[in-house]
Amino acid sequence: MSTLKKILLEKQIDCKSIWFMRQAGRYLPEFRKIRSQNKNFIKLCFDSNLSSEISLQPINRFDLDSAIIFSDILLVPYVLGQDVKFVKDVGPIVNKFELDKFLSNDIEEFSRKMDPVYRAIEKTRKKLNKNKSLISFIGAPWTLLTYMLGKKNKDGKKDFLKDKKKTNLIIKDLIKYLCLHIKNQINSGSDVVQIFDSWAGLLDKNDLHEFCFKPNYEIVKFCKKNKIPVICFPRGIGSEYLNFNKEVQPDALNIDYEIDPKWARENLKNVVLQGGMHPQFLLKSEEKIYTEAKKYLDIFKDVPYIFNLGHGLVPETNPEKLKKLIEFVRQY
Ligand code: 1CP
Repeated sequence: MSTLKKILLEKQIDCKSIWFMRQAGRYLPEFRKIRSQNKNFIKLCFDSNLSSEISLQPINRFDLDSAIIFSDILLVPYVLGQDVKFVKDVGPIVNKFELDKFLSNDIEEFSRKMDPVYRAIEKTRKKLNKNKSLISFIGAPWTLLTYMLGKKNKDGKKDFLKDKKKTNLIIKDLIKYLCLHIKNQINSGSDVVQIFDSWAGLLDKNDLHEFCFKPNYEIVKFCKKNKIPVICFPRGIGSEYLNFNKEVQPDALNIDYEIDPKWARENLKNVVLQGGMHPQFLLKSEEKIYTEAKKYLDIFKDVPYIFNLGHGLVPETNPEKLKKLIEFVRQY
């Protein structure tokens, strides 16, 4: 069993497990080389050979316990009929949402169009040591909506919260495809799933239950029914992590860098914790990186804990510093 699963399923505290969000990405020169030859990001994600190669890049370089498949949360809206473009220095741009078109999708077509992602998982699993996990992921419905409906800011989101009936109709359908996507990824060889609710922090407290907790709960329930270990990441919700944990009950929670790790250690019970350290620390001196890592390792020393960050690695990260951080965590 992988160390990640030993911690997630058996709640082991005497083994270490390390992986990083965005470990397959722009801070690696070998990724930038492939990216510069593949200007169309969506096409790159659907190239099974390259996607598998990119997923293994951090594994070949560092002493990590898990690979995460190179893909993107926005492949789901893309396959469901919305064109997605990744514009340099701007980010993702998603075509106008059309409800009728969205509702006319079907599950067989979805699986067929997503097939290159599943082939990439198969290829990666074959090349990955048996003691390592292969993590697959999805974006939570709310976070996908912020891109699909094109309102990724505090004010904009109010527009689509005006018609909650319509929003819930879309969420219900999205959950169906997201569960299918999870199942397909697991059947192809991935053994752990992470749900990214990166924009949960945009929701007001009153809307958190309906648009964050509830959809995450539905998906976690599906994972549990199918014995799939699941990690949730409701970024930016502050002390609401407490209610998230009570309502959703995932196997693990990734805390973001705004969460005080001591508070998390005392308040987030019956759940494995992951991450927390601010990715910007990796841009500082080695001393500062180690001091911060030590803080997390000390606080979580007698509970099951997975070493990771409070959000993804930033493109400016020096891979040599990441290597040293991993060595530090291993030896500590
Ligand atoms: O320009 C480039 O070269 C592309 C950069 C890039 C990469 C490497 C994007 C564009 N996506 C990815 C891969 C990716 N995306 C992974 C791969 C595996 C790994 O972690 O190593 C994962 C897990 C994601 C997930 C993802 N995509 C999230 C959730 C996690 C998070 O960072 O909060 C989100 C919000 C996206 C959308 C997305 N994809 C890419 C960009 C620039 C964005 C937008 C982020 C934003 O709006 O701030």
